Amino acid sequence: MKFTLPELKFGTGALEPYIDEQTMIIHHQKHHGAYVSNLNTAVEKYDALSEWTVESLLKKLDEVPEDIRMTVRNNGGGHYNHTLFWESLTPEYKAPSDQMMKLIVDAFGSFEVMQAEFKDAALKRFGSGWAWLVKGEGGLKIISTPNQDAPISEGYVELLGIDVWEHAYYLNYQNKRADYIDAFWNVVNWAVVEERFNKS
Ligand code: MN3
Repeated sequence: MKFTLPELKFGTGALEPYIDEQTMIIHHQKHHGAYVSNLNTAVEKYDALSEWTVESLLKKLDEVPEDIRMTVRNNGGGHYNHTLFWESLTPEYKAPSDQMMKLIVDAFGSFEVMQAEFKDAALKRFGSGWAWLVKGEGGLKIISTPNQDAPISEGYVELLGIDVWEHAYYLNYQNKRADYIDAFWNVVNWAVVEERFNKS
């Protein structure tokens, strides 16, 4: 399988002022683009992997040949995580549906508690990585992953993730990661989050 950079479903400037256009262009074209290209280069070495999806690669990392395993983990994870990330953003914010809100309230007690746990996980992720709202065996929970590690590798279903690599926010927010996380809630596509839950 030849992996390709997915197109954004909105203009690069559409998420302003929450996520600035320059960041979106570099993040999507250069960073995500490089993950896709590195992943293709690694996987092309092995015919046996030619039909594997990115999900399969990340779920069965221990079956990926050892010489490309770390490259696939980092760049396959980078491709997968960013694809999910773009899909879960929207310039046309709508609040979670009643059903989605009930799932969150049942799991966390309130929407605000979920947001606070998510922010805490995103702030405490030292260096580069992600914070996630996931569905696990025990229901909805908040986790974080280092680098480009993807929750799917740990058996979780990703519902919503925030990229807290500095490349995701530094041009606009510099060292103020907390402000970026607060702004992120204005561009979350809750319909996509709910759809992921329903499909799982
Ligand atoms: Mn990124």
